[in-house]
Amino acid sequence: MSLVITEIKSFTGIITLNNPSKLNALCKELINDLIAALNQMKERQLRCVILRAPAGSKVFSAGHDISELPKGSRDPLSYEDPLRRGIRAIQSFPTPVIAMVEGSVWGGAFELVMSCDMIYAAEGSTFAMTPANLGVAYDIVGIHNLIRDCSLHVIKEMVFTARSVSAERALQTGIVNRIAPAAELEAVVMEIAELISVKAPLSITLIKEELRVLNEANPLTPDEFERLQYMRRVVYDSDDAKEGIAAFVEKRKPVFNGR
Ligand code: YXS
Repeated sequence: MSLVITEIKSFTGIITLNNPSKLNALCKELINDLIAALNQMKERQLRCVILRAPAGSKVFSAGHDISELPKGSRDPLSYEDPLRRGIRAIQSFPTPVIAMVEGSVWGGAFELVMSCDMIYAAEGSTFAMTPANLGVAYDIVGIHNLIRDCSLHVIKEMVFTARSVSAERALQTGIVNRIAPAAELEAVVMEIAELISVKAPLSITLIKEELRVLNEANPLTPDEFERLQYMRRVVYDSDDAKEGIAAFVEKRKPVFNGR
């Protein structure tokens, strides 16, 4: 059984994350099903895709499946890892992908919704960026996906404290486009999708890709890239990386010693 539910309404595709027992944690299987659903919708030349969780969800997605994180000594988010593949599939989808958020969004799922073209959130939803909770060596591309769409100070507060921000705060800081009462959110998002679906799709596809390429343009020298990769290796080889995951599994607070 697929871990996503797909639906098509006119020119709009709807992908619902559907792994409630794991709080829609982004395991390899769910990411593969998400990519397959996006590929089907690309073939159908749909003009807009909505990514959502089931109505009434308390957790939109609990983020990367922690049980699938390497237990140290391996890059946890390298190019072909599931989260990276899923995010590239959204960013390269030819028409707008809209995140319709209800519930709490955690870690890699925060990057996933930030990689969507727009975010509409229900009142009461929250967003958290959690590598510092687990000692994760988040990757350069992932961080770059976060810093382009809202203030650096806000992203630094989210990463350094790992504390959730409210939908209202996310609206104020440009993380989300709009918030609405949960009961009205679907109508708000469907109206946006319907507006997009009658516009010129070729222009939209071109400008979405122009914006992606321009937004990702960043003069990072090879030396700088290698230096950051070395710093990441120190983190993912660290005792702290192992301690973060062990503490989560053992349901206790982690004790990080900085080595
Ligand atoms: O004890 P059981 O077996 O029932 O399992 C529990 C949790 O262990 C499990 N679960 C997860 N399993 C794998 N990966 C996850 N991300 C994950 N989150 C939860 O689901 C079962 C029910 O969880 P429980 O009892 O805690 O539910 P709750 O309603 O009390 O609390 C819901 C949450 C989401 C607030 C809580 O589960 C939670 O804080 N989850 C972890 C959220 C998080 O830190 N996600 C980041 C994952 S790592 C990631 O995305 C990036 C790599 S990074 O860390 O760099 O940002």
